[in-house]
Amino acid sequence: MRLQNAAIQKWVDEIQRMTTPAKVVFCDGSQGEKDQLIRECLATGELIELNQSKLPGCYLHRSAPHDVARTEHLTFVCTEEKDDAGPNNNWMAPDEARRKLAGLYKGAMKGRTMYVVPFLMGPPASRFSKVGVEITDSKYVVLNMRIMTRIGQVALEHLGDSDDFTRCLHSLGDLSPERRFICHFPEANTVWSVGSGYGGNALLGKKCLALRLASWLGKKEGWLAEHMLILALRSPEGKTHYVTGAFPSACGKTNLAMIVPPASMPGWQAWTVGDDIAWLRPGADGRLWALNPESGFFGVVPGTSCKTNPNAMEMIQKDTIYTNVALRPDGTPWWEGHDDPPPESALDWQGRPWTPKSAEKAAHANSRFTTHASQCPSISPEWEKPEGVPISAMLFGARRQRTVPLVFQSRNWQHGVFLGATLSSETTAAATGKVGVLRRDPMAMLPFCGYNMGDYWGHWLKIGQQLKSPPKIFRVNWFRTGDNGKLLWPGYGENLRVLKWVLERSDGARAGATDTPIGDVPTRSSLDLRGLDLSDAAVSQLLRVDPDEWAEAVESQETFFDSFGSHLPRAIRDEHDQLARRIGEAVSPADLRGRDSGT
Ligand code: OXD
Ligand code: MN
Repeated sequence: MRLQNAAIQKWVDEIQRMTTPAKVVFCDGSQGEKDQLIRECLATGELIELNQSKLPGCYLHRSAPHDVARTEHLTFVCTEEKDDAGPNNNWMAPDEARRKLAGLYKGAMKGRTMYVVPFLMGPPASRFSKVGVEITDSKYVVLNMRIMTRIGQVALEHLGDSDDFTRCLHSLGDLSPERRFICHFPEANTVWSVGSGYGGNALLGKKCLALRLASWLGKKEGWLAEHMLILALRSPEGKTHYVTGAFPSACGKTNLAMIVPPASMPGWQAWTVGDDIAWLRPGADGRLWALNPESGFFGVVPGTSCKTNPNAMEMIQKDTIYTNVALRPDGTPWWEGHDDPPPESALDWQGRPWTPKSAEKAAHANSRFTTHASQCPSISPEWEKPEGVPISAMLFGARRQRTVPLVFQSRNWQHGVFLGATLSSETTAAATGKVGVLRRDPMAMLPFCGYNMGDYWGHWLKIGQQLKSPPKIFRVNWFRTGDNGKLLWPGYGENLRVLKWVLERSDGARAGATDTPIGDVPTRSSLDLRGLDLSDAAVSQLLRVDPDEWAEAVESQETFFDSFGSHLPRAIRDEHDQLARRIGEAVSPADLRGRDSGT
């Protein structure tokens, strides 16, 4: 295949002059091209063949040891005006960023092959899909892109003669964090990434295009790009509902997206539409419609097992790229939380000998699988519907040991936006930095919102005004712990019990709730807990709203909101004031002294 699009060719020539590769390959997405890339990767060691009789088409990639997660401190939004990027983003002036990165790209592909990968985010037949072209010198990136996006001819056909595509430039550089930058230029619809081969930094269709640049485009064009799973649920009465859920990275989005109804809830069915990103648009019918722009799953491996996610376990038995897992002597992968017990001996994620006595983990905590969506046993027959699916309920969830009940419902859309805006979570291994620290993560989009978050909340409020039947909005927390530090809620398939309450609330408030200062919390009897071994005390703790803990939370919200200055919408400030008042009425003034934690 030769590229026909003149704008792509012009850009490729320009990048070729700057990076001086030995060779340029235009990717067509064919099987032959994939086979060739795999052969080359096996020869260079970029891939290691796994046991092909047990795991056909599966390979292991070991990354550079310091290149294992997104590096948020090296990620920039480069708008002309600093204020447009907001306090939620690192900012660099576009000219400075281009100058700095051009220095790093200069001759960076010398002796290497430059791959040109046209890709489509969204189904081929959808008018909402977007085209990008990624130029990269990483074969691993090409192989992952062909799983996570639709590459080659299909993207070129969608683009036609247009020059309206996202220019995504990626080079591994020398992989040094000292010379690593992931720069977004929303005004030029361009991403420049150098110095990392890690998924979120290097597969530029995912976080860079489908979230950061798409959120910017969504603001301009009247839609939302969100860090959300999309799930279809059918009740025993035969009613199908679609739910989205925003959770920070590595908080169980993939598991929830592939939920298997527990045996004690007969008649329920669940299908996966997407596990990480949702593009949401108001439809002509006044509902909000969601589309998954990706075509694969880039999931966290540790903790994945037949108990936690049987659908994922089944889909990763073939045609899967494993990154940074451990390798057993029989050529199969292993990781912490695998169904099999720890092997007597293995090679760890860096290829070093490992035994159960080793001090370090065998697999990296952020090791990943990349698998095509069509391999997922629970994939929805509607996952590629051009117009998406209509959403009944939206969840905002995070990892919180204290304060936040298992589930509660917002009073209305505006209050729901406020619940999203006040989301905070204990940090995970998906980004570099300390794990387990509480950080604010509004809408689970803190690392992914491509513009000023104050304006982003304003945009959410505007979208709500266009919806005659907006989805109901809920806050969930699977991670509350008891006094012994153990999780109170069993999670995984049992989360369907919470979803059942959510759907009954969305469908005419059929389930019972108590009106509390933070929102509507389920009554004990309104939750279907049949067949679950949960003490009364645990249920009370799960549903408890402690005004003292919430008073602490409200105080820290104030400081956070203040950082957005005049960009903070009045409605969000009003919601904050009202919550503070309701909480204030529930606690004594003496309790309000000296507090500093987040919601
Ligand atoms: C991801 C992430 O890879 O959120 O999806 O880090
Ligand atoms: Mn994610």
